[in-house]
Amino acid sequence: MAAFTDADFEAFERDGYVVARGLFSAEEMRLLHLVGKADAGLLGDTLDRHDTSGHVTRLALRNDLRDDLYSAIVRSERMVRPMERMLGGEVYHYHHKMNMKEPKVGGAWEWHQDYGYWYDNGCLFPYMASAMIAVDEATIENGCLQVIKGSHHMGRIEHGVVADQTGADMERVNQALKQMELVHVTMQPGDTLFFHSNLLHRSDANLSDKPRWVLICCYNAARNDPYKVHHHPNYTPLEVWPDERVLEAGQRQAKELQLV
Ligand SMILES: O=C(O)CCC(=O)C(=O)O
Repeated sequence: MAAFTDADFEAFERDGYVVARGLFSAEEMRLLHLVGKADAGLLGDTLDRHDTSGHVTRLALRNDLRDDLYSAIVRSERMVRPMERMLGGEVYHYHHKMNMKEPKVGGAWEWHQDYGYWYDNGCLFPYMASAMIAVDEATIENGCLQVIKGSHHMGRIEHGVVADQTGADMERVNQALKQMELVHVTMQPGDTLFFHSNLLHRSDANLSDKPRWVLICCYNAARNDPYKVHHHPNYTPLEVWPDERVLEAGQRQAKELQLV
């Protein structure tokens, strides 16, 4: 993948997101696929979230880092260095999760901003962002992410409970949709969407016959240490690993799980 350019960082500022095409190689994604599908439990407890139509999205979330492939990805320079620039300084790992939208049953995500949730965790500023890595190809048919381009400039809007999820105030979302562009972010495996915590986003249920798994790595600025203890970590220095460790960790783990 080509290095991030100034234009990419400008796009993040202007649009609230930027897609790094091919940030992870086909081989790295093949290993993530193998490891994740063989043992998603590595990511910790799996939770089911229902959408308004009763479809289920499974997610497996972890707040800590270990000596595994997921952690090598979170710690990799190719993820951390752009995040530092986007968030204006040192960042730390807030959590990471695999969202597993299975064929036919994988549920929708309602319109929300991540800072709509994280605000309540004692995070004073929206100096937070996520990087969503496509493990499978993400298409319109299998429920790729949709974003409202530039909506992060609105700041945080009200959120309330929608089915098992927390959703944004639809009066504002509908106005936003009249003024800003709705973009379906389709991705190939390895493509990575970096997006601001105030960017409005959602996704459709997966009614196709192909899975749509994504690994989402979330970061907070070190200077935005939550003022209270909550279910995601407070500031902890993030050890950054060279990019090569991703492939090494994937190969080692696939071997340990006897997948290769
Ligand atoms: O997986 C998706 O499509 C959306 C996930 C999301 O918005 C979230 O985890 O906050």
